[in-house]
Amino acid sequence: MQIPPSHPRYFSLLMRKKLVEGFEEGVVVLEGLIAHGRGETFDYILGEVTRDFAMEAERAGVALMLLAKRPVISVNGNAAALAAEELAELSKALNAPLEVNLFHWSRKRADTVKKWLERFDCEVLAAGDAELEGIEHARRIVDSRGIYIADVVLVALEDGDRCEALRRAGKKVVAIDLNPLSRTARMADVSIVDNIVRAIPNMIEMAKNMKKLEKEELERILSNYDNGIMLKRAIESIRDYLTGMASFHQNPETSTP
Ligand code: PTJ
Repeated sequence: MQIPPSHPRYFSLLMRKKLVEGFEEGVVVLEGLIAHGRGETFDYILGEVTRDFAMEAERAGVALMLLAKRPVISVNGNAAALAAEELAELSKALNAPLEVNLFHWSRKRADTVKKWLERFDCEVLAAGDAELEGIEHARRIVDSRGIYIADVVLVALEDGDRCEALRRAGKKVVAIDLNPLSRTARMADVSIVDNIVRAIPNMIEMAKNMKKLEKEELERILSNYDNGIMLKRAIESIRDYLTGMASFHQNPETSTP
């Protein structure tokens, strides 16, 4: 079905379409469609825009990736379906390989996601020849040239267990997750409470500009960043948005949504 750009929910419907196409290609799992529903809900109550706290987190995340010795961008099925081309561009801008890392892992599916990403001319790791300790599900399966030896990992739509395992393995984690209450958001060093489809393009632009900065300047950006405060601001932003909507419904003539 062709979605008309004039539809008021055009971008939301487009995301759903991309996920369904990803599902049909074997990139996305059924569980991924459910996970997207949770993300949509949080995006809705954030106003479906990138808030100032998310921009600050994106900037800190880019600084951390640029300062890293071995940065890696971890990609699951949903991320690949929603933002393959953009992830490839970010990989080049940050000089960090993409690595396929799946919760619902199979050799066949990992290869399918790898091929899906490689259409955009980027380096994709997916050997699955090493394991992270302290984690029982399939996300422990990593590439010995990538996440296994990485010092900083960018993850999106992640589960809290893996984030915790990455931290325990001494890695820094930058997480993109629309849910500021999730374990991932609480465990990460930098939590970006934004939709992946907005966060990645923002981070590409930032990476291109920030590459020119001195190491000290990148370190300064990071030292001014406080993840706990960022999550507090995200939750307060949802509260304020909902309060504004409630006032609007109570009195549509005198307030704006
Ligand atoms: O492809 P696989 O096999 O690795 O499986 C991927 C899923 C997404 C099924 C798996 O990682 C999973 O079950 O994730 P969770 O635990 O449901 O967490 C997903 C998180 O991502 C939730 O907190 C959602 O709010 C959030 N989320 C969903 N869509 C988006 C999002 N965050 C940012 N942008 C989105 N578009």
